[in-house]
Amino acid sequence: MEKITGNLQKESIQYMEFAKNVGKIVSIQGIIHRIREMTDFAFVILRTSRDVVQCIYSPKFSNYQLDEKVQEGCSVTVTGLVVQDQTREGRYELQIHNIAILSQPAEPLPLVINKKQIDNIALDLYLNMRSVVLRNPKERAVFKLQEGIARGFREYLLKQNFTEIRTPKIVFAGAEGGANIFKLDYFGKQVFLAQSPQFYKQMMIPIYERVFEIAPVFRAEHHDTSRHLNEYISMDLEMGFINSFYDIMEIETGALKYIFELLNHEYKNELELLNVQMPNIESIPTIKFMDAKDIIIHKFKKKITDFKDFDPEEEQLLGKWAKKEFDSDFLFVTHYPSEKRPFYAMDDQNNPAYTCSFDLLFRGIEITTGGQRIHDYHSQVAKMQARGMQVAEFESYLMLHKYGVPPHGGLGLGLERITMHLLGFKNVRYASLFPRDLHRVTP
Ligand code: AMO
Repeated sequence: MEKITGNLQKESIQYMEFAKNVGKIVSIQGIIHRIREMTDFAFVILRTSRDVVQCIYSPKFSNYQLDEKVQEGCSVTVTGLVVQDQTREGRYELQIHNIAILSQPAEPLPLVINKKQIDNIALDLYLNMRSVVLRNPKERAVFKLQEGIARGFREYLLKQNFTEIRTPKIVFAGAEGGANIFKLDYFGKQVFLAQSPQFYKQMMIPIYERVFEIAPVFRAEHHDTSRHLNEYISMDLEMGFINSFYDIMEIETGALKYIFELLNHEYKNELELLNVQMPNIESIPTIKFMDAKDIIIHKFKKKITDFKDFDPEEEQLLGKWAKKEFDSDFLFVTHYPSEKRPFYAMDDQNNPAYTCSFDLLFRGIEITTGGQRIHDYHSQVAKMQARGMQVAEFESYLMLHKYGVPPHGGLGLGLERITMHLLGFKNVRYASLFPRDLHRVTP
């Protein structure tokens, strides 16, 4: 009887192990990315999980004969001698002794993916071909970096004693208000897709004190914009025993510093491929909502009609201002008007028309909303009643307040939004692996 011990043994090695195997015969597995025939030899470029490895075929190296069965797109095991690359310092290559074909494509690829970058194609076609396009090393680097961002968020918060939670996405009520909620028939009963884990992360405060979640959330966005998706990944945190919502901004700044450091250390290759301009994040300036409006009016001479929120142009202007005044790619805007914030937001005691809340702008676009929540049961019920909400429907959420919760607050950071602005994309769809929008549910 065979027994499984949990030790996966692979005969093939990874490219990063080449350095310590110079002069040795090794095997490596990958997909043939490109074949370049020269007069008396050929480059067989192998795409592995994170590298592009140069293998060289020459009849001088062994008895192995390269034949036409070896094509681009074949999954192979290449065996050969590891040598230093003579033309590129610090790189290694493989002199081929054998290629074993593990799988062959049925058809050639419909797009050229083995050049430095994918030819400019319309967004729609690009997304239809997503799984093909991502075979290009520069394209796939986007989502490797996105892994780094989410990983940094998780690692930092675990170090700060946060507990990772997973909350339901089929829910009894919307947390964020507005019309952008998906309704669902649940065995004859109407339920919703979660717009955020808001209620649940708050409900965990008396239990774990500090919690976070990285998970999909759903917004039925009725407009086609370059920065809204119908399903996106929300990086949420919630934290108890805060002195004020400034504690939340401290945690977010710490998390962002950690994330960018992690990317600089462990995602160098991807940062280079994508030519990423890393942001400056020593400290982040803050400005109150109404003072920000003042700057827009007086410094940028813009006429303002809406004093409850910013339009995208106003956010852009604030981004420019923060860059010029503080050399900062980030800006916290605090004290948003109560009217525009959800019912769980705590109002500012000194001026109840405004909330103890903030947004974080990154290069002039909102990537985070956060703030302090109401913790007192009676104040929460009163605010809900004032907004005409059916308090009884929120009974399970209100147990939080009824049975006691410390002062707390938190935030939601859109993973695709931060990726988009870090990489300078004009459309958030480029920062979503398989985006869902008004017109798209495939692939
Ligand atoms: P909010 O609704 O502002 O706040 O969302 C938080 C962050 O999520 C991102 N985001 C989106 N990204 C892509 N497509 C969308 N349609 C979309 N909508 C929002 C943005 C935004 O800043 N519960 C609160 C957070 C909190 O206070 O803890 C909330 O969800 O980056």
